[in-house]
Amino acid sequence: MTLKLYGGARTRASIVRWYLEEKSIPYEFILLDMQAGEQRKPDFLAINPIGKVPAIVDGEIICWESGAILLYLVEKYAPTPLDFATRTTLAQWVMFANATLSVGLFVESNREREGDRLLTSLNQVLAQSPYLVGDELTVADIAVGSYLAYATMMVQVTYEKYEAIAAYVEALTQRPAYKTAILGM
Ligand SMILES: N[C@@H](CCC(=O)N[C@@H](CS)C(=O)NCC(=O)O)C(=O)O
Repeated sequence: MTLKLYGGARTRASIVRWYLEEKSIPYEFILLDMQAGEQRKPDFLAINPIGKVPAIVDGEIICWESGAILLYLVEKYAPTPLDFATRTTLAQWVMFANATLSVGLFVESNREREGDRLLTSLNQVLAQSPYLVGDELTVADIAVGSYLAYATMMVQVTYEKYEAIAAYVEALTQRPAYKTAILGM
């Protein structure tokens, strides 16, 4: 049975979609009419009782929260099982993206208080390596890269002061899977 991804237009479902596209994992995208409140209707609440997207149904597995979905997809579709250290590091970056970076960039008072500190630290990490974990793109980059890219589009954050971040975002946003999923191209 094909994996079903539930999302709305311009929602965090695009983050999950980016990974699915990167890995050529077959999926069916179920577009909810968020304006009409379809995410709060019983059919969808049976999938995610919190009433938010994204959510996936993959066979018997139901999963919601974009970060949890990304980590599920890595485990489920990895060609070879991940070792414990890699799983831990991927989870660390996905949690950082969802719980620290997104809040630090998108909540104005937080951005003023600690945006520069977060970006300076991240810039130092990315100056050492083009990817956050290992030597190829992982869910860590999908999670962190999505928020970095969204911040330029939604809250006019710029990365002129952060050369490595600027290069990282530029490289990620050129990827065909990013364009399909995030830009809808
Ligand atoms: N932390 C959650 C956030 C989910 C979330 O806030 N989703 C928004 C769309 S991006 C939503 O469903 N909003 C509709 C609503 O709250 O009714 C995740 O990363 O999945």
